[in-house]
Amino acid sequence: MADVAVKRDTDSVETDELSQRVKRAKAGDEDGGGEAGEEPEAENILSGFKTSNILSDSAREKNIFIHGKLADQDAVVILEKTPIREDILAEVFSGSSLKLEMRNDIYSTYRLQAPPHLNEIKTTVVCPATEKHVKKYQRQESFLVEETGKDYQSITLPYIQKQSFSVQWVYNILEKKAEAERIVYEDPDPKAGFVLLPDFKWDQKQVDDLYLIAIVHQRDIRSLRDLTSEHIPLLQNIFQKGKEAILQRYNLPASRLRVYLHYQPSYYHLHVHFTKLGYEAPGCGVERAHLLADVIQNLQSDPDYYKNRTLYFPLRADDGLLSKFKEAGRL
Ligand code: M7G
Repeated sequence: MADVAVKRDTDSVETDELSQRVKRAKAGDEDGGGEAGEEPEAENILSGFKTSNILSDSAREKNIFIHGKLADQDAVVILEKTPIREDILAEVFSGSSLKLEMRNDIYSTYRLQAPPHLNEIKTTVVCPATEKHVKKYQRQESFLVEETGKDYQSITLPYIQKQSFSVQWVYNILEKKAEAERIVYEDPDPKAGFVLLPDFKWDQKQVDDLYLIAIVHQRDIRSLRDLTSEHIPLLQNIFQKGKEAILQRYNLPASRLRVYLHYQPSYYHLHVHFTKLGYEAPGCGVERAHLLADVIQNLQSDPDYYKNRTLYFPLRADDGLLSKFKEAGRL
């Protein structure tokens, strides 16, 4: 796997490891190799992709979510232009061709064609995609739901027991059947242990949009709702060791991180999100993200805090769980 070319943070001190990694990445560039050149080329499974419809797109975020068919199977493909990194600028300026669009007084605009290896599109493929995946990526109105502890037992829990996404990908990570080489840190303890690795939304090319997830080894904790004071040591362990590992690997101190859980999550196997403070990661808003520090304190003051509390979260218009809340007269 290619090394991570972590962008330098001007106000932080470089660790030895970080500077070595940046040097290695630069050496690759000087060879004319660069990161793209070091990675094995995958067969282009997308050459036969047939687009059915666009689920959503954003000119501002420079991404597009496409529903279509890959060899007769339903698939979702996500294309996303990646940020322009400082360390590629010299090559962009010297190695590109430039076409003038317009010139006016001191102003001019161009179309710059960068060399292919500096012009990558981050691509995510979900195949076969279920109907639920298609819905997840479709742009839709959301509605805020108020869920009491009782609502959870009578409406949400029965629904998620029948309807949630498979967590096979999570088990593959825990069992080292997938992404093993991407693991940043692991505490193997079956009770308090977890695996920390880059979220697949992060291309790991710059720390500006750093995004890692810590997945717990315990398999019976679905979400925030299942947490009690019994889990405080587990949560403290993830918080402490996760922060230390990120400082070591990416030179980012805890004061630059947003560490939180989603409620509702998409995948009901407990995991914690670590993102860079200031990066507006999808789902980091107050209606879905619960800071891990707050979760620990709430459990310290009341062991059953999350069993009983009313929790608020948004559900998309065509989410089956929203229909269940409507049927129960809760919306
Ligand atoms: P969530 O709160 O359950 O759902 O978080 P969300 O996707 O609605 O935020 C699950 C997190 O796991 C998300 O941040 C996903 O981007 C990430 N994720 C999902 N999958 C299927 C994978 C995967 O296969 N590998 C990795 N590394 N991350 C994933």
